[in-house]
Amino acid sequence: MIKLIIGNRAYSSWSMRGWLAVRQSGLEFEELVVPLYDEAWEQLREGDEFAPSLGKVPILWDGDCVVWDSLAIIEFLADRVGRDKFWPADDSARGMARSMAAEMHSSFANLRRDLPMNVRRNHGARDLSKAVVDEINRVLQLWAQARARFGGTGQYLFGDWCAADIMFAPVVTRFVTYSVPVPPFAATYMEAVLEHPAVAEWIDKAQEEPWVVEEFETEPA
Ligand SMILES: N[C@@H](CCC(=O)N[C@@H](CS)C(=O)NCC(=O)O)C(=O)O
Repeated sequence: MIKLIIGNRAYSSWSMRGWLAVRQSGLEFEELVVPLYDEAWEQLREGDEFAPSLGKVPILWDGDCVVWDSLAIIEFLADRVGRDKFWPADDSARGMARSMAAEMHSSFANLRRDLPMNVRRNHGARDLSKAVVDEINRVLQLWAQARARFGGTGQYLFGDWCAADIMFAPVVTRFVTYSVPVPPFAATYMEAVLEHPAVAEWIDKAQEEPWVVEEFETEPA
């Protein structure tokens, strides 16, 4: 059976993506939650299961096969269960969905640093640097284009739930946590993402976690 190693649900955005991907695959899996930065984390990072990823989560094990990195996990699972579960069928839509997922994966460093994920908190609105505002606007531009071109009558970026939504789900939770003002179309999309059963389950389970990492709890300046 597949095994997925993830960090705390409250804070680990890349783990959330990996976990949503495994849920989307429909495959049976067991999960191991390793609380970030505590003793168990340090010990496990020295173990063989963590070695291929240089100690980062998520990590997926399928027998002897190891896949680390959220986007690689999505592609590995798409190969296993069929591309259509993860990506739009239409070539143009799929090209855009893949580009958006890749851009999420490689970019938005300011947003990720200044607005760390914490699905248990709801901070008020605050001053954001120009770099963060620019990245938020880029996210909104991408969402608007995907919805306008390919959203159709569906609720998500490309109509049906796909890997692009999985990659942006932790951005949705950040926008909520930091009360980022968004236009109505984005608010509607965000609501749909938060109501997706797998996203809702992730957030629900995060509320029950006992671990607290102070650096993710303090409100950003
Ligand atoms: N690009 C990787 C990023 C993985 C990553 O940075 N994960 C964080 C948790 S969200 C981590 O393991 N941080 C621990 C560390 O950097 O020591 C992915 O997509 O999976």
